[in-house]
Amino acid sequence: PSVSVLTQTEEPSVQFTKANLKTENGTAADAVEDYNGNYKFAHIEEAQVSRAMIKRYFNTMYERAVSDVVIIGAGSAGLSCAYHLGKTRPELKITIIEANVAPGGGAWLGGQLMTPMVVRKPAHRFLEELGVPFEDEGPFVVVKHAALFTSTILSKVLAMPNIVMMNATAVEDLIIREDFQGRQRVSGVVTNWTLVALNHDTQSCMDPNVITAPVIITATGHDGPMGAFSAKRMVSTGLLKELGNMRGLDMNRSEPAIVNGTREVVPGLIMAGMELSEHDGANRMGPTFGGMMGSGIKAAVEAIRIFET
Ligand code: AHZ
Repeated sequence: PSVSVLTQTEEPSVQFTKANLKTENGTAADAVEDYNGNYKFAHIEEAQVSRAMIKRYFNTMYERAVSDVVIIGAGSAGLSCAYHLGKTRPELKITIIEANVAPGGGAWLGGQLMTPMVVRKPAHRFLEELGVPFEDEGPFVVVKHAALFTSTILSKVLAMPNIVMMNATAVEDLIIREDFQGRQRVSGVVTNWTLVALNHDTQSCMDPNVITAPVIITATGHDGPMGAFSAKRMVSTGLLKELGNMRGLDMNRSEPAIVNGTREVVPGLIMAGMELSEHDGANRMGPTFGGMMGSGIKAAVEAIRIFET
């Protein structure tokens, strides 16, 4: 192939030739879709694949180093927030940071590793908006598989041009600065690849990266190896005296408490989902997901309020 096949927009520093690449002579014109044993792919150079990823990924990191909103955690609360905020304010640069390789948090299953997902009314309206089918059981609805909700909302969120998600990336710290009134304000997040973050005890000198944003929304779930991240960091930085600690299960108290309590807990930081139960000492609800959807939407409403004041 000619050099132009290898590099469509730039010249390589080393000139590859047909001889030193030892490639077959092939172009996009050779692509043949044939399922009778003669399927042929368009020819590519291996470096094209690397460059296709590297260029986009690092351009995204460069561009999103300054974001409008960072959402920490892509569980049911974080994704519901991203959907509502991304749709309502398409001009905002929204960056989701998710520690896990697989976004979705606990919302791939219902409860106790069972597949159906229960959503109390009126949160079924959000399922209708997303186009997720359900069975009506009167006070609540049931989605036949939690993954149907999570894959649907993920596909819609990721298709929004203003939303970027970086998964396998952990928030390791918060940027906390004084604002013009001398108040402590959360102004960004400190990030690292999760595999790096998990190895700080065994490897030295693995400094992190930063993203600044006027609004940070934290939805990292209840306490656990990765959970309640910002709430715990607020305690260790003195922004919060102590954790309220999640209380026992009470569905009827818990869901409205989480939705209605979703708010800017310190300037610049909105807390949503089960992380808020650790902050406020609210009950858990167990396997009903309407509270997470409502809390995510309320977090988006709070963010919009901040941008409008
Ligand atoms: O990987 C975490 C998960 O996907 C991610 N996360 C946690 N710490 C992070 C960090 N940086 C980046 N430092 C981080 N990402 O946050 C996501 C949290 O999702 P989740 O499903 O655990 O929380 P949620 O609040 O969205 O939903 C909670 C669902 C629950 S728990 C519960 C109960 O225990 O009673 N009931 C419900 C409905």
